[in-house]
Amino acid sequence: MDFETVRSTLQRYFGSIGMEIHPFKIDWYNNMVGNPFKLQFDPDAIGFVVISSPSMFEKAFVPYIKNEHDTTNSQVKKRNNQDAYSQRDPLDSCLIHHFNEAKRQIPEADIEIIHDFEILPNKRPKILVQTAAHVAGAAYYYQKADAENKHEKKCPCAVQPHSNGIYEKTSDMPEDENSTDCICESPWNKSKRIYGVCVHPKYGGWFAIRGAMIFPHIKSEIPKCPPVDCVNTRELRIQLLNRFNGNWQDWTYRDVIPVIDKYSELQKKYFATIPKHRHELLKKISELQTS
Ligand code: B12
Repeated sequence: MDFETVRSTLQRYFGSIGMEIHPFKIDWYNNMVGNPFKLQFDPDAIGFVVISSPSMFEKAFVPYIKNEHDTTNSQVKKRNNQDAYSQRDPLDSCLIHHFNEAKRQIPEADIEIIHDFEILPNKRPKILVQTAAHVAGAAYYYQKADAENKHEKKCPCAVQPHSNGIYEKTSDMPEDENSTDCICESPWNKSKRIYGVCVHPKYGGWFAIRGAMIFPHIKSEIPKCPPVDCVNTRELRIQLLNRFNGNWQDWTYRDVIPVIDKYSELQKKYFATIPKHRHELLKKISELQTS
């Protein structure tokens, strides 16, 4: 089984349901993460990060719910529908279904599927999908360090020592040596935990990273595609991380850059509803498709 056949098969399958695939080599990922997170595969083996674009909801999830609803109705007429949806998160079930279907398209290959929600016995995630998306070039992973220590020319911190160790100001620096205008320091307390966030060049924050498909026996030299650094000022990165960490419920971190598509009102409503209250909405979704 060669890389190109696998890539085009996965591309065709996932592309038809509003999803993207991006190849990476295991050692690209393992070189970034700490020991507890390393993937136990050959460093030259190939994986594909799988991303859902905004249209996945209408192209994959809505039809899946409709189908589930119909099957449940015909099989267990008297059972309360709530039972059918309470076993596992319906979106997770939908993605499990589609990853398995994609795997079925390539029966001759050995494939390991890892979902974003899978946890190891030591309680760590099986894969850090943000790092995987970054090394695969799918979406830039902005972390705390990306928004700090960038010394600006006009800031007192930009003063460089001479070889004799004496510091000297340049003419375009503020007069006051104790100026509080310094913008070089970290905007956050050193010990403050700031979660990082990936930004997609086309969808900004309106996407999710659903997992990876690993091909332990396919080893191929593939070109490394760097992610697009689309949030390219320090100010915007600080804004992005502040919004993702402090106000993620208001969706604004997702609009940090202009996007070509975003979640539909129905999709926003679905995600804004807490899981235990989604039952009515799921019912409406399945009926909406019927009419
Ligand atoms: C656990 C988890 C949470 C926890 C903790 C978050 C965290 N980041 O630790 C909680 C419950 C708080 C949480 C909340 C949310 N989460 Co969450 N969460 C996860 C989950 C399952 C694992 C993250 C994790 O444990 N990371 C462990 C830490 C140690 O990893 P790390 O900080 O990235 O550190 C590594 C890197 O720095 C790397 N590294 C080191 N140097 C370098 C250098 C470079 C260049 C690179 C690339 C990497 C790298 O090595 C480190 C590890 O050794 C992921 C899915 C997944 N499987 O990855 C989703 C995920 C991160 N969450 C996500 C989201 C959207 C959210 C929420 C908005 C809620 C939601 N689902 O809508 C909120 C927002 C955060 C908030 N304000 O609370 C998305 C983020 C999407 C994106 N665009 O980036 C993810 C990816 C899920 C997904 N399927 O898309 N989450």
